[in-house]
Amino acid sequence: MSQLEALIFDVDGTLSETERDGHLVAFNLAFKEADLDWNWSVTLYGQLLAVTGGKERIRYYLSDFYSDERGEAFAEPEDFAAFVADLHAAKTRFYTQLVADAAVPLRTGVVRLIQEARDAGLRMAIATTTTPANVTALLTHTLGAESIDWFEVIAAGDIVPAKKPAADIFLYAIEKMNLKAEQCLAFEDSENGLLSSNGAGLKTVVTINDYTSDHDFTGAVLVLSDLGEPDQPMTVLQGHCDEPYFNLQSARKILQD
Ligand code: XBP
Ligand code: MG
Repeated sequence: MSQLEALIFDVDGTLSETERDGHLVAFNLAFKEADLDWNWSVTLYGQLLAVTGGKERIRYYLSDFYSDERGEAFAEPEDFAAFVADLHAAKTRFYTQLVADAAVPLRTGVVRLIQEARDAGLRMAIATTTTPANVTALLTHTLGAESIDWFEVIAAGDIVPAKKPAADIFLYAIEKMNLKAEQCLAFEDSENGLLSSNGAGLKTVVTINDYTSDHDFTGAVLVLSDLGEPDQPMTVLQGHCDEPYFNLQSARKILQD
């Protein structure tokens, strides 16, 4: 049994539905700008999400999907790493612009829970696979520029060598906060994310979305439709929660069990 000291949030799919409405749109805009005739559908993107990280996802598409679609392998340019990096940089540019245009709102209950945590003086961190610029853009354009400082650690992207499902990014965040896993609660939306947080020894609350509703969430303490609001109760899909919406009382109880 431990006292709750910190909340650690995943970003994509957890704070916001960024994958379909943000990342996918940005990837396709980057492909178009580079004169590539690739256009990822919502369904194909669901399959590509098996691999985390945008650069890794482009490589995965080319190695595992491209030739099935076209009947021939992709002719890799000489400097393939630079090709992928340039494409990904363009995608980041489009993504941050989309977020700045307010096309990607936060999920139900997220603002309320973050505000509750701030009022209670609880520490907060972010552990995500996405590029740091994307996190900054999302926080700035949904919660305001000052919200960056609400998170003691923003662990993101290539800061660790192995992305989720490896535990590295959560371990990094915990270590930087000088806390133990049993003092923190993680929030995730996907199986890869849960494997990562559980791998770091963190109890984890999962809020599902369209892309992750059929994932295996065996290691989660709680699986919810979303975090809910007082006038918009959440649905509990796995585990038990007394409150109609997820709040700090629910979070503290999880760590005491
Ligand atoms: C998020 C991701 C990211 C984004 C793309 O995973 O998989 O790769 O889709 O981000 P998680 P970049 O929510 O588990 O952290 O293109 O910036 O890499
Ligand atoms: Mg996620």
